Amino acid sequence: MPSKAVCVLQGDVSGTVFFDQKDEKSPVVVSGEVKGLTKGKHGFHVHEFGDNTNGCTSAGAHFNPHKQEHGAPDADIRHAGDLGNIEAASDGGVTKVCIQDSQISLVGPNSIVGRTLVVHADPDDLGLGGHELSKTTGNAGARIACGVIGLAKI
Ligand SMILES: [Cu+2]
Ligand SMILES: [Zn+2]
Repeated sequence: MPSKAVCVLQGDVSGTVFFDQKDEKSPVVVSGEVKGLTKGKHGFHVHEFGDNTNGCTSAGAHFNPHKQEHGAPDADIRHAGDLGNIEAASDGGVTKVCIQDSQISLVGPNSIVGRTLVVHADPDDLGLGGHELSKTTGNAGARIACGVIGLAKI
């Protein structure tokens, strides 16, 4: 049973991101675009709560159902919500999002539906930066845009 979800990102930058999953054992394909980023890498995560009552802050920490440390998308030790970085080629343009991930799902205990997608001001150091925040947030700085991930029409 295929599933589809979508997130409209709002804040200092804007974007639309789609999530597609062929069936519950398949990776989730994350695609879309973000407009207005500054040149360079920006942390890109699913945070725990679909709560934006106090802006992106209310989304809580990274989605972490397995109580792991923060890490790279391709690392064994990571939060389920750790999707790494998206990278803008120049200031203010359109950045394409093109990610496949096997730790997030659109169904079951690792489902990201009803949670928040967040784009950060700074690069995610993937847990390797040696900063006190590296193992929790990747030291990715402010939350410059976010949106709740919701079910979409298939
Ligand atoms: Cu984040
Ligand atoms: Zn994380």
